[in-house]
Amino acid sequence: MLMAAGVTCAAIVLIGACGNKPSTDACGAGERFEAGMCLKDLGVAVNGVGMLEKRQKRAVFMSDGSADFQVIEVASGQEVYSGTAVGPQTARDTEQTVYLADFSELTKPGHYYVQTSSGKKSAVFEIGSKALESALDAAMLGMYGQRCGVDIDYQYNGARYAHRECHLDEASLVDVGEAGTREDHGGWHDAGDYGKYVVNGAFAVAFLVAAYEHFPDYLRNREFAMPESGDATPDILDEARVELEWILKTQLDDGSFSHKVTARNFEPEVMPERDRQARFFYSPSTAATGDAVGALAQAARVFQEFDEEFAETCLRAAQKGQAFLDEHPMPITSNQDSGGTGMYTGDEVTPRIWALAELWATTLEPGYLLDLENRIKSEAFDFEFDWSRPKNLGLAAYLRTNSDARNPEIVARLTATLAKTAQNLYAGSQKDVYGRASESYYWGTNGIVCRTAFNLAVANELFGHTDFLDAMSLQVGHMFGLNGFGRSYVTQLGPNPVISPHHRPSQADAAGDPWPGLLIGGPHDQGSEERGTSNVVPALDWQDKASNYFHNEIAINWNTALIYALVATLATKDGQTDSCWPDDCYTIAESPDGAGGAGGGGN
Ligand SMILES: [Ca+2]
Ligand SMILES: [Ca+2]
Ligand SMILES: [Zn+2]
Repeated sequence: MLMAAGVTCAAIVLIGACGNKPSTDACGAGERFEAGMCLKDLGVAVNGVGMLEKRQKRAVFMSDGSADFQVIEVASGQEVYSGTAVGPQTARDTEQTVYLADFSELTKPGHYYVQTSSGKKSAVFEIGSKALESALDAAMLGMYGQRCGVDIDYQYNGARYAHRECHLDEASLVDVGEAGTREDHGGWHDAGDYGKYVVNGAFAVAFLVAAYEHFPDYLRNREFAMPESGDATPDILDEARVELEWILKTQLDDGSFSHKVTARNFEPEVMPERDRQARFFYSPSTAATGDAVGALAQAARVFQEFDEEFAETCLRAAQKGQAFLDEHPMPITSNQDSGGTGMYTGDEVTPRIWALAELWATTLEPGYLLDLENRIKSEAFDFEFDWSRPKNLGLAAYLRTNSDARNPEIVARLTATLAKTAQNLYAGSQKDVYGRASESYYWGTNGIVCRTAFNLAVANELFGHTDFLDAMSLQVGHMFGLNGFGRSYVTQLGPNPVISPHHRPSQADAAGDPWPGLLIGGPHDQGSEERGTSNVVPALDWQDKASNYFHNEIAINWNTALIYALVATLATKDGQTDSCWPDDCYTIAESPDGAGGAGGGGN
């Protein structure tokens, strides 16, 4: 998250003529004129990591006429499936003219590629029940590499990835009105930079804890590459605890949480141990406090089984934070004037909903429920959601806690809006050849796309429908190459993966490939004017360039959303095809004040 993006004309990789609309003639060899620019031919876009046997399977390609395609088994070289792709058609977001090949009927486990009658071949992918396991391993390794304050040293694909203990100097308390300093060892570096932010940290860690809570059978004995592997605690919770322990250190004496612990400005492109800038506990905010309470109260519930003392510590901190929120009903924002690191000033209302929902789900105390239900009686699930608006986490905790104490009208209303939201997400995944449920494009929307799996998984838990599982699987596939570039947005995974993320360790270290398992933010047209790419549709506005933090930064909340989506896809192999569509089973009641309604709204 550097402040200035010095993008030169020559650096624009996707268009033939910088800033001006190129003519068809101006396209280079192997390029096509699409959507007002010269594009490298898509090849055959496919989820180049893998698909589970029962899920929808797609490939997308450009063609001068023939729509025929075959699926070839790598081991035998034999054609195992052939079909006719649907096209030509215009892709919903990229506006490319493409053909959509569906080979969902192929369910035999193995390694395959798709080829077209004009001789184009896709990347090799796996079909099988474990086809995404290695991707989950890598995405978890991505989180491990974000750990602050400890030595990191591991090998991946023959290269070494390492940084030394970092950010051990205590941080100043001057912004919170106290003398001296305090230690804040641990946690995760937030993104491409080395800051640590409570709003995003709490939001990010919630998806690891939720993954465990929603899919304990799958994750209980699932090990990942980390020092805590082999102990009695599930590894995904060990990784979560790294961040939770740091969040606990940001709580102030009055119960509030510091908004962030960062330097005054972003770091130079150095390894973290070489960043010795003075760091500061920034003044607290009610948004950070609400989010911290949500994450800690959730953790108190899930860690109870593995470490009662830690669970109790999390709960006490959450309750103390909630007491602060109760005493301060009006928004308090952090004073961030004296610095240029990430702001993370989000919505004020929904962190309080998340906090109360998790506290109630953990304690079942009527006071929390009364306050919560007063706040959510007109609420609906958001179609998609981001760090600034964690409401869906709270609504899911409320719906998943089976208690007669709940107001049945609110339960019915939220259940119906969740059904509608999931239904709309599925519809979006079918409308786009690349399976992308969301039509939003802004900074970090790859994270939002993955995060739609949260809505779909909770809906599937309540309604059980194959369509929701297919939609989840397609969101994952979109990250691994089923997109308008035919490339993977995750480092070292899938076809032609992103090579130059905005990620300081990758930029500063000696390894040629970036650190593995990191999801980048993806295409959108924010800041496109300064890059001279304003004539590109947002879905194709992406630069694989380290200095372009708008497109190519990595972030913990995007990676944990990817992890949640992978876990949900791997853990939920069967749907109920005979289940009625939620629309037929539930009707959406009008909210008392006429507001609300589910779906399509986004944020
Ligand atoms: Ca463990
Ligand atoms: Ca490097
Ligand atoms: Zn660090």
